[in-house]
Amino acid sequence: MAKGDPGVTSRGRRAAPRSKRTAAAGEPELVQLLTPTGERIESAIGPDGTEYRVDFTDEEYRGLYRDLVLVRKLDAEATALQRQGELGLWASLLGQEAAQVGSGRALRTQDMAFPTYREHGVLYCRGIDPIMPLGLFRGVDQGGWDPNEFKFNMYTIVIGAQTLHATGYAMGVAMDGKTGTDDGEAVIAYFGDGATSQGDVNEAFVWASVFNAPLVFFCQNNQYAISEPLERQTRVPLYQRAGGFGFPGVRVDGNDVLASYAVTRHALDNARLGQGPSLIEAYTYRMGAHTTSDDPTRYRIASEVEAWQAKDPIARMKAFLTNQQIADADFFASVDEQARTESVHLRERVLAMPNPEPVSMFDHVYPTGSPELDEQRAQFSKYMESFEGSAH
Ligand SMILES: Cc1ncc(C[n+]2csc(CCOP(=O)(O)OP(=O)(O)O)c2C)c(N)n1
Ligand SMILES: [Mg+2]
Repeated sequence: MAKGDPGVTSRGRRAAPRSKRTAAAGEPELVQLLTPTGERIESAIGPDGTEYRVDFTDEEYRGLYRDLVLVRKLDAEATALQRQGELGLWASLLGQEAAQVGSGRALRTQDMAFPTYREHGVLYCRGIDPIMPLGLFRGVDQGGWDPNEFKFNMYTIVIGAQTLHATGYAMGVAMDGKTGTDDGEAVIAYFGDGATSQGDVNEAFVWASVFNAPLVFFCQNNQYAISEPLERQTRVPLYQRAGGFGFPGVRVDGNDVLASYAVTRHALDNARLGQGPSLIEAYTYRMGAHTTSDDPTRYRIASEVEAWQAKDPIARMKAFLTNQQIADADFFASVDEQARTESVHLRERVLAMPNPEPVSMFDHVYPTGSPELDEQRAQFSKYMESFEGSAH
């Protein structure tokens, strides 16, 4: 889907949006274009003076809403499948849809993304079949998508490791001469607030900075690293760390899909033009558990979750579309119906996934095999054959 570029003046044919401002009330230096009640802000100024704005067609606004609803519904289905024993584990994106859809839709086809294990919304925006991560978490395959075809790397569970992979990749993009023009390439690395305490992430910041890598560091600050709250990671707002490494940082309202799109598109375009890395801190909240193995009621209070419910990314988009008469009840019903149909389809396909042959675990260890591996495979096959004909 083609999206309008930030920097284009709003058409202003409906109720005039509020004019620009530097920060949302009570949230210092937070770039916001859509308030929690669905009020549109015409433009917002970032900490370095950059003015952010978007101008989407009605169709594009509706498309963003559809993306948000679909990724939430598919995620809820995956959580339900785990609770019913059909997946080993699931890391829900609940609450982080706008940060992921906004940044995911800001990517151009040629841009490369390096995800964590929670970027199901970005995966969706890259055009990857949402069944893919479910195979991984069901334990029947390694993830399955081709990172080069979709320009979306494999999920990475080692916290922060993908920021170094992304830095190396981005340095390669620059060395190949693929930056410096409007249609140059850029790279985006996703990570969490907790990951900012990892050595890998800080090393990635240094390398990206001194080699001027075309890389956007996209931190979804969802306020927790499992049970550890943000105040155990930092004494300064995370985006301000960028200054110490020598590149710009900005904090965006991660529950605002429009602002998330605008800041990411701007940062990617700077990177592709050869202006080096930047850090985006998408200020958001993990509404669910860290994973299905976690019980968040043990470390956070209900009132905190309720306060964030009032900032829900989908509710504010729905309020905006309704108030501006961009969408009507029929549209919302059709989106809900599509989400329901796609999630039923997802469930059916998960349940139909074949179990892999045990010996296939040797298949993808090395691209061309090895004598040791061949021997192990032979031993394992013999061992499996010893069960043939028995009741076990
Ligand atoms: C190197 C490493 N250390 C520890 C872990 C265990 N671990 C898994 S998720 C997680 C917290 C990550 O928090 P954050 O970076 O904020 O991302 P979020 O899960 O909140 O999206 C930890 C410590 C790991 N996977 N890798
Ligand atoms: Mg976190």
